[in-house]
Amino acid sequence: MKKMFITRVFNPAFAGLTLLLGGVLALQSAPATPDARLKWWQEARFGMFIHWGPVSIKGTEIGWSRGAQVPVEEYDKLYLQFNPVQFDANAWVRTAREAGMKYLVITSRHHDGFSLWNTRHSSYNIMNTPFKRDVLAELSKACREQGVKFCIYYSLCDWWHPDYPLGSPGGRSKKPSPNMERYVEYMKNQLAEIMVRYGPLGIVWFDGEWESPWTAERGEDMYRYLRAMQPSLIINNRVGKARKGMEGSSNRGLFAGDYDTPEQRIGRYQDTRPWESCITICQQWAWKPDDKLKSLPQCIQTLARCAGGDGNLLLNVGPMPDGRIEPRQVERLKEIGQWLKRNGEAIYGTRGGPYLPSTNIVSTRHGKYIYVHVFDWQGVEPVKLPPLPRKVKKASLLDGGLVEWSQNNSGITLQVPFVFRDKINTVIKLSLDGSAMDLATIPLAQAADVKKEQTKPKK
Ligand code: H79
Repeated sequence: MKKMFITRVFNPAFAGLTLLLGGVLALQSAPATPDARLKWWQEARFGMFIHWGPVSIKGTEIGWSRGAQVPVEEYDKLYLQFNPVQFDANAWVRTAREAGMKYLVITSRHHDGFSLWNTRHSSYNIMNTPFKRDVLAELSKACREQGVKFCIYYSLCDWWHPDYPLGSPGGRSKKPSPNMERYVEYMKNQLAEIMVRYGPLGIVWFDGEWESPWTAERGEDMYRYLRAMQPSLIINNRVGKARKGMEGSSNRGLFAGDYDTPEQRIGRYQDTRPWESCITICQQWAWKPDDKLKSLPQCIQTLARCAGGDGNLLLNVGPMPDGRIEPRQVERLKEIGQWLKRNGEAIYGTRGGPYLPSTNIVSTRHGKYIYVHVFDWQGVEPVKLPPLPRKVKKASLLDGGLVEWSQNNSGITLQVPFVFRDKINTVIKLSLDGSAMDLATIPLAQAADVKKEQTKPKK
């Protein structure tokens, strides 16, 4: 597994303190009760991100390649050739559903300013391509019909729009006569149009908030504006200015929307405020020919790591210029769905913990159950877990398979016969004599520590 997937740093001092205080503070340190409005989304755990637009013709990155790999004049004319005749909204949504994804977030408008729907507020939109079909209309309908929550990505920066002050990343080029107030009105009009026509939406997923024209005040105003229109709406932290880099967490005290958004990395364990990692199934957000595809173990372990850290995974695909999602990506998504059919109980509707994610093992919990996810048995066999202030009544595999287990004062030992193991992630279900939900987090030794322990000279 690539290093970028492992972001949690083990801090022994903190771990010791957690152990010490664990018993005393068990109730206070239990996962925070989610806001009722966010419940469906937190329980869903897994969604599909879609980055798409005329740029897929070039196979370069959406937004960022404008004025870089593709000259601005050429980039802004690509829509005149955009004709994804094989686009089938039902097929996309079926792919998401079969992957076990419960919601779908599409780039209604990325930093390049192109609108994927029939907007009356800009002519730079899908109806003025040879395709002339409203992608958001078709997708939102397919989502409604198939029971997948329809959500949109919407960029707060627009390097194309004459009213937005900056013309390229970081403002290397500027617009001659910008008008930020008018631009904000434009965004509000576009968003209202989407919400009225294609709503109710699950999420509005903002981005591009780090650029200087956007302010915390504008963010709070936008948040209130959208929630007033649709009270049940969920809005990510990028509506405001509180995000800390690509880690995606929010600075305490600053206005931060509803949830945190680590990008291209797995969020660290955080059960006090919801989060969702957005990660590409290949390398690029938009489609790129022969882009390197993540392996099935990488995908499944990434999802389990997110759930184990009490977060969601928004896995991105970039459909091709002909309108199809690449067959090999569809195949990978199907494989994820097959794993989830057998193991979904350990992902959907769970919270992270109580064991903190480690190199090889993460845990999720629901009611009186803890799900121990073991990725790789090498060096951790049999699995030894620290003491738990609950009695284990039973340990089993999700299909009822055999688990050899024991519990005593020094902890829990788990062993699964080789033939019953899942090469990617073996899930062991512990049935407890009481709730797993009010347990404080418990650190696990990292594989590196285990190795050190094993190689220590025996006295
Ligand atoms: O839409 C996809 C990307 O095009 C977009 N977000 C995902 C979902 C994206 N945003 N940023 N990046 C990609 C990489 C850019 C990072 C930086 Fe910054 C922008 C470095 C400096 C400014 C934001 C602010 C991250 C660190 C500080």
